[in-house]
Amino acid sequence: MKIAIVGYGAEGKASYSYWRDLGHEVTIVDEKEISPYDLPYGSDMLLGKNAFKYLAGYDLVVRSPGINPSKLKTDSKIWSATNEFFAKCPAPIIGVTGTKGKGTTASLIAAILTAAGKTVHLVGNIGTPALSVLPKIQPDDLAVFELSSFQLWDLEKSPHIAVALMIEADHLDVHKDMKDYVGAKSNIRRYQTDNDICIYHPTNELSAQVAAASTEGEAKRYAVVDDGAVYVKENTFFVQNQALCSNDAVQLPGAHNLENACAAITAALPFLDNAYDAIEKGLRSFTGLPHRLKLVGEKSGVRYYDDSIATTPGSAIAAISAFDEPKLLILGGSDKGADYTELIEACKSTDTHVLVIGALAGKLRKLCQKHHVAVTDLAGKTMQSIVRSATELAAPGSVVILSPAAASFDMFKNYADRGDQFVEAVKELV
Ligand code: UMA
Repeated sequence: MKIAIVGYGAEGKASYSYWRDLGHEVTIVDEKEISPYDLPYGSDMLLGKNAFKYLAGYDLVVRSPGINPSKLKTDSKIWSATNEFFAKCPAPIIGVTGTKGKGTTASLIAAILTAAGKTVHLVGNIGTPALSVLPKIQPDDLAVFELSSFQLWDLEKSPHIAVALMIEADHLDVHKDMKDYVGAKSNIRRYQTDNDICIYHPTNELSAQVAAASTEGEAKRYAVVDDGAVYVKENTFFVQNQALCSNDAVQLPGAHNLENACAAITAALPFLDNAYDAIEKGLRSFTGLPHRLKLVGEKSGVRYYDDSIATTPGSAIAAISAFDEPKLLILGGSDKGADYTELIEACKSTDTHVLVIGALAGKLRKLCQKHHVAVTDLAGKTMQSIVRSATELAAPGSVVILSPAAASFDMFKNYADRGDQFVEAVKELV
């Protein structure tokens, strides 16, 4: 077959190798100019801003997730790595979507199933292109697929188990509107059949809309007793009247992570054959994804949490709500025009001391002063000295949280670099 791989990022590279290894004639297509040194030797390519004008005459045009399907005008069949995986994967697939928490929940599912002795392949938006592992997957294995709306957009098959976590507005710079975003997410459920299961959020209306995309198979809400899924009662995970394990097994802070764990256990249960001890073992083994409210060190009774992924006020509110301890919040970065009033009010009501950093420092300091929130201005300081200042201010028993609620580009390469520098600075203390 003649195949165009459109977008040569992480997925495009895996797609190229996958179809080339199957012996097909593959062309790399990307709107960016890519150095020949970064392309496979002797490969066919179509590069540059007009590249998408030449997509006629292929058997398959394989879309990368970040490319809006409406950008691809062709007489060829438009396909994706996600569609190929769903069509060919010999093992059952557990798909996880939602706006926040899908990487964590997919990881918890994989951890529980691994603890139960299964061979599990955790793929997708989490960072492992699904086609890079497809050739290794055996029928007795299990695949856990973190699915973004970009991967679900044109999906033609749904997973055996679909988990739809909380959904809120996101990616509206790429999706036309919320209808388009929720419509894409709904494909996780749309093609489910009688034997499939959908697990959805107990109260989130958009998650319920996803669940309503099909009437086939079972659809149940997690974290509530009513629907027969896993819920928490008296600090214990239960399914119906059966106690499964203590919720202390969850190593991640915050009530939202207990909900994620309910979803994860519900998704894993059909594969556990009553081996419930795997639940506790699996939950305990997962200590969090990098930069997502992750405990990165403790010194003199002060714990340090890296939540560098938090680039919006809402995610910083979730971070401070996760702790009862006295809190110091490292806040700021480059300005995306967000409204910080609600976050600063949350700092006031939780008595959180705010350390403001980066380009937003002055604006955030003034807002803190206006709301009578304790604030320290660390504009122009390096991450190392920011962490030192936090340490000086923190009494034993407090938590220091990097949850900046802003973009990182004023001081760092990206959010991962910001988090890595925080982790490095904390390590120097301990
Ligand atoms: N490109 C174009 N035209 C476009 C858009 C992109 O030519 O209109 C080209 C770019 O020049 C680049 C390539 O396409 O060379 C990039 O492709 P991509 O944006 O699809 O990214 P990949 O590197 O293939 O990574 C993708 C996911 N990225 C996105 O969805 C934006 C990764 O999720 C995922 O881990 C990876 O596939 C493996 O499946 C990242 C992400 O940011 C982590 N996801 C979003 C999120 O989590 O919020 C959805």
